[in-house]
Parts: sequence; structure tokens; C-alpha cells
Amino acid sequence: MFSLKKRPIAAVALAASLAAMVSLSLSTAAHAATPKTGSACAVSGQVIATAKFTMVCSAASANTPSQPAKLTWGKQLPVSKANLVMADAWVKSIDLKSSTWGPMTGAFGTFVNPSSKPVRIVAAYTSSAEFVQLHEVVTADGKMIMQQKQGGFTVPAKGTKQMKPGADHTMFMNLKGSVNPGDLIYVTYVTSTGARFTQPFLAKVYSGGNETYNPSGTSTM
Ligand SMILES: [Cu+2]
Repeated sequence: MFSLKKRPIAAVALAASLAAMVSLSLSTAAHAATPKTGSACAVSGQVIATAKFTMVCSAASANTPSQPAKLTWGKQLPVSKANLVMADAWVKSIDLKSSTWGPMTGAFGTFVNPSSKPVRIVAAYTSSAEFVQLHEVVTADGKMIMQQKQGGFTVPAKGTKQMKPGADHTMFMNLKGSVNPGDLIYVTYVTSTGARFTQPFLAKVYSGGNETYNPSGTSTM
């Protein structure tokens, strides 16, 4: 574990290596055929979204020190419309020029599921960042760290699921630019069945939510 706040150099190196991995895999996706289900992918939580289907990069099993997770592309999930809405959606603003963090920020809000079936959110994407992860905050070695949440977020039938600082949240990774107070950032969530739901997040100034990021955490679907 390392603290991005205390070690900006490590954060920059992490961001650079993630950027390299993402641009490699994105350019591969753009120039080649759609990757095969089960083939290797670079970044857990990365999404390929077309008009017809969605594919999510995730691990077949949880990541452990002795057995690093193998990341693979999931199956092509047919596109449909998710039966979800969100209340109080906001994102923490970040000025990339003055930030000592990597180019990442958190988004929060409450999912509302009006249907009679639970909905599981497994991935998300936005044009404002190279990829998006669904994070949880846990305590490890006495420190608060954030990492990908195994299995994503489940919104119970006729229920809600809250994302808030210091707990489950949506993380924008490798932001393409600063997020200024008042900006609206559009995020599309993908459920386990491939249903999608796009939500605007209003950017505002917030000083908390500074957990250390554990980059070795991976998501399983
Ligand atoms: Cu996070």
C-alpha cells in the first residue's frame, strides 16, 4: 500500500502506467475486431460500449498476493435500459494543475431501484475519464484505503444504494481534464445484464474523501 497524498511521485507513476495500459488496449480495440470473451484485458473496470453490446474487463477471481488476478473480457451483454434513477449525484471537483493526487476523483449519490428485482451494477464509463471503477473503502493495516468492490454495487428491489465519501463510491481514473465546480460529468452505469443508465454528476468543492488507493484491487463480475 502507498499513500497517493503523501507520495505524489508514486501517484504520477501509477497514473502514467495506467495511461499506458489503457491507451494500448484502447488502440487495440479501435483497430482490431472486438476482443474475444475470455481474452486478456489490461484494466479492471474498463468497458467497451457499442450501440449493441457492452463488455467489461474483470477478474475471474479475487486478487491475492500469491495468486494475482487474471483480467479477462466478459461476454457481450446486450444493451437495454436500466430501471434505475439517482438522487443527489455529485462529483468532487479537482484542478489537475495544482492537485497532488493522480488525475482521479470520486463521485457520490444514491441509486434508487423502483423495480421489484435487485439490480447489480458491475461497471461504469464516462467520456471525461479513461476508465471508471466502483470502489469501496476498507481498513487495512490500520489505514483507510479504497479499492474496487468485488461484484460491484447491488441496489435492492424497491430500495436504494448510497455512495458517499469514506464508503462506496464511483471513481474516475485518468481524468482527461480538470473537473471544475459547476461542471456536469455524465457517467453511464452498466448492470450485470447489460442494462445501461446515464447520470449527470454536478461537480462541487469537497475537502474529504482522501483515502489511499489500492491499485492491486480488482473487480470480479
Ligand atoms: Cu476511489
